[in-house]
Amino acid sequence: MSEPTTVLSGDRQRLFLAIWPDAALAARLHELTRRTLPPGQGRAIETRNLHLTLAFLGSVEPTCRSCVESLAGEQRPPAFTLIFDCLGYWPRSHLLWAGCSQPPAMLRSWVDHLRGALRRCGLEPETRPFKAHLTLARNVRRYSGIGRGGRVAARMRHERVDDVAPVEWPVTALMLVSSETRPHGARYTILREWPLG
Ligand code: 2AM
Repeated sequence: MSEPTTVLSGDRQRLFLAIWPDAALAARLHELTRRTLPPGQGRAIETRNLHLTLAFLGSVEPTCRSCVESLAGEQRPPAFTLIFDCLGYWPRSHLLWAGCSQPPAMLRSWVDHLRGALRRCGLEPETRPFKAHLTLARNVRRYSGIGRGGRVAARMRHERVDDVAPVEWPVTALMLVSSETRPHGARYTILREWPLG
């Protein structure tokens, strides 16, 4: 018997634009999660599902998908490297994530461009400033930090950030991805890929 999936009306799909680590990097990040999660805490994201969302479309009709596809790849930055050097925890959403203490400035402008593409297609993208985070685990109810020089962010009640040994991620493509919610977690399918310049 096949697993039940989230039912979307008509041909709607839940979509997002993301970057995806290669298998070796995803395995390193997964191993970092395994070493970091307190015993019995949280649900580590499966290695093959690790990714970083740049812009979230939500549930959209095929015409909207086509519109985003025609605009999203218009301005692509040259390939670049992200350096993940911190682990963060958001107590409200119970997320453990990996992040970059010094993301390149072009990442912000790229995300602004993608959000602009969404707007031109009639969507209402996130308006909060982009915060690059790669979710490592969900449902983490308790986390007291790890790593060297752990520090408590200014907004302590909302975030905790610890330094970790830097992990380099060469970013070479943008992906359009669909998400289906299944009983045992999300199932992601890469629908389209644009290589970076
Ligand atoms: P998360 O890891 O912080 O939950 C698929 O759900 C991807 O889209 C995940 O990377 C998720 O980020 C992100 N996402 C889900 N809902 C979102 C929303 N409303 N706004 C922005 N990103 C969202």
